[in-house]
Amino acid sequence: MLVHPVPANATYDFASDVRTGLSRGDQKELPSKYLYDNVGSALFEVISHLPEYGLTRADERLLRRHADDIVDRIPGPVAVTELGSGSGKKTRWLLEALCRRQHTSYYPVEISRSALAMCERELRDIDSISILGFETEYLDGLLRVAAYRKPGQHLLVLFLGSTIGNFDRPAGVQFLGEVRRILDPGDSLLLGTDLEKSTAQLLAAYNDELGVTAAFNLNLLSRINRELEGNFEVSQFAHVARINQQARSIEMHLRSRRRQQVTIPAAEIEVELEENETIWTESSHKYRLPEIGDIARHAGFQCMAQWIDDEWPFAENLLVAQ
Ligand code: AVI
Repeated sequence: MLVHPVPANATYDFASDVRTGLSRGDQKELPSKYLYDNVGSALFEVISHLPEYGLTRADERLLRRHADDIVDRIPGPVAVTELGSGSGKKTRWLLEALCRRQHTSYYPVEISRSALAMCERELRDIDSISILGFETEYLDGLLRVAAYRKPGQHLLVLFLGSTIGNFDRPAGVQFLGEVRRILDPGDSLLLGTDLEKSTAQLLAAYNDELGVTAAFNLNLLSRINRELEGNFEVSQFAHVARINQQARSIEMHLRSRRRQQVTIPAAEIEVELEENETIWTESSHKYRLPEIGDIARHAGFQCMAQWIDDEWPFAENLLVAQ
């Protein structure tokens, strides 16, 4: 697989986002996209196998069971791009179904180099596939993929795993609108969305008994130490999963176990944390089925079909650009 490299200013963006997020006087925060360096991506892969976290398996089950039905609804010829491919494992079923119909170009877009490499290893044995990875952010990758479009070729965008849930609701609609603007009418978007479930189920999923999600969250501090010369004492922070009823989301925070001061030279910042003060690192929004059609319409799509898992409330939604 050929890989288009990450833009040269990636470290600078990380430093400046860390400076902005940790300088806030009210709620300190760090963008969740930085959870996924090589260590974070590997930990997320482990999370997807945990008994408490059914989201990835539901996504995979739906794609495996309904791959032919999904592919039948997509006009050809079509090229496929996936925003945040991860290991690519769950995408195999769709790609195999498509490759039985036509030779398929698959363009995974990922900010994690190791996840892209894993994705290529996972999928390269499929007959009639060519893979070209883009190591960059979603919209930049999608723009580059759109430039590869051949005359008459449709585009199928995969945005699986409920990554949309990691945007707050207005930002999610805005993001889908930006995706729509890059697409042509008739192009498709397969959107995975985690549905509402009980508080107990959510708290267990985001605070598993083995502590893998805690390690995934705390790794963000270690990453700042590794890449920005920070001096976080990781053991002085605790992982917290917290329900936000109003936002219909579950949040991850890092709680400072004591009053402390942290220096991050490459971000040119000194941070003071009070005892029990938290750094907000992720929100994971949950959806009601009917609201997905509304979100789609606001972003310029029509929701043509939905597939719902029978074990873990999760939906695959096929949206068509209007
Ligand atoms: C990638 N994303 C959809 C996951 C989620 O469930 O929000 C990330 C995650 N965070 C904690 N566990 C998994």
